[in-house]
Amino acid sequence: MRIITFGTFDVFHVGHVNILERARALGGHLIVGVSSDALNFSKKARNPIYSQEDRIHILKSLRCVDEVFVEESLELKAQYITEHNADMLVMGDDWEGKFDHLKHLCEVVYLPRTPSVSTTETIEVVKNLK
Ligand code: C2G
Repeated sequence: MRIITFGTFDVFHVGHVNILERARALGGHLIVGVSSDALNFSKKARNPIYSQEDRIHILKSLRCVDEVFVEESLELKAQYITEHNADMLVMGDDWEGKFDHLKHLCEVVYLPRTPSVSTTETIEVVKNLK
């Protein structure tokens, strides 16, 4: 079964590994759509800390990731799912319900987020280090 997931994966952390490993365990072949720098800027009004190239490089190096592509627009999920022949879309439960309109194309599963870790929080902690 082919699983697809999407994200920025900036300042890569254990919450990211956890969701990717759990997603792959559901199907055996994991495809990751990584937000382009431009998409990230439009979503979060700031550039990611790690460049698109570095975020792709990190994801490609992981044992649990089989394919990586650049997500250029949030509106193209249906196209990406079809192009990659995905059987299941997996996202963290901060996105609960947000992708239910894609259920006619593939299964849609939301997995619990890893508590107490996030890119934003890590950036804040590092900023405030004395
Ligand atoms: N995640 C998690 N636990 C955390 C942090 C993140 O399970 N503590 C999951 C998120 O739920 C998401 C994935 O890791 O499924 C990637 O997280 P982000 O890089 O923050 O992704 P985001 O910017 O939310 O982009 O179209 C969807 C978006 O592209 C998702």
